[in-house]
Amino acid sequence: QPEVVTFGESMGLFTAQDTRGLEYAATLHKSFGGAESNVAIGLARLGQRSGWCGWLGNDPLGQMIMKSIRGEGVDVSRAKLKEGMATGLMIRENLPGKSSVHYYRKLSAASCMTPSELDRDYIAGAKILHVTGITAAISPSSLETVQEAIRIAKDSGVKVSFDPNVRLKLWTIDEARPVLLSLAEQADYFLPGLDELKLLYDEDNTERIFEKLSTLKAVSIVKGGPDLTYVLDDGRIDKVPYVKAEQVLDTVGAGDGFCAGFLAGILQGKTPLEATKLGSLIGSMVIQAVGDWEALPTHAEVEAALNNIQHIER
Ligand code: KDG
Repeated sequence: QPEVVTFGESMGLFTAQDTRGLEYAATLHKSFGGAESNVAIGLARLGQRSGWCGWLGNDPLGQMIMKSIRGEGVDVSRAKLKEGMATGLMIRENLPGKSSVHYYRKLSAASCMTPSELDRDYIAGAKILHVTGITAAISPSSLETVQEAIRIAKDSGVKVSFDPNVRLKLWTIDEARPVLLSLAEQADYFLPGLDELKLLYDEDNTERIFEKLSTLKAVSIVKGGPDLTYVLDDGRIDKVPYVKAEQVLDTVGAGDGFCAGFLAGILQGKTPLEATKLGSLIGSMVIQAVGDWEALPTHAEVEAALNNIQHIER
């Protein structure tokens, strides 16, 4: 039985290998992405039991994704390869100094998720349910699935972790705002970025944002002050400085790595402040390599980083 259960859309991820833009790029690198499976993989690498129960199409991409997530030690016993449905796709193009993502996920298998297919006992047996605003955005039925999963978790005393993951290519901020704020109200751990809070509260002033945040019952972990993370817990605001990365190659996936580290810390009995330090370290490790989840560290790698041990392979 997993300690953390999560679900959402995982997609094929093709990345253009040169900076001519997708229209002219000749070679694409194949992998997969998905915020929730990234978190599940991050947790498994850290030695925590995680379960991902999303839907994929029963097609080559879906099979590749399912095998890869399973291969990372994540429990996928409740995930589904849906016959006759397609796995979503995301293509990343690189132009000089800028990269952007194109989604091909309308009517994908994941966006057809329905609450009735959730395994109640599976969620009820976990310690934490982790959900994101991406699943809320992809279709009305997947939003209902998120809401039902939260209901099950609350009825069973399972803590709810929520990362809003605002994706304005999926919906407008006016559509997103009421939905994401209502999910945040139900969370025990709320993990937004400061830029996301500015959008959600339509407010630029950090102090006023924190006043609004303090009305939530959640412990809020706000990533992305200039170079620090804020922890708002029971009226206190603590600041955790970023762990400096030696090089920054790809920032996508840093938030998911942060989340995995934070949740692993909570499962290990750390305080939210201590768990945030672990999240911050993992976020900084993820951005030092290309890929949404590939650079997520193992428990041993984290220990080595904490002890500052230089490994020489020979
Ligand atoms: O958090 C990283 C994600 O952005 C990526 O893996 C894909 O879930 C994804 C999305 O919808 O953008």
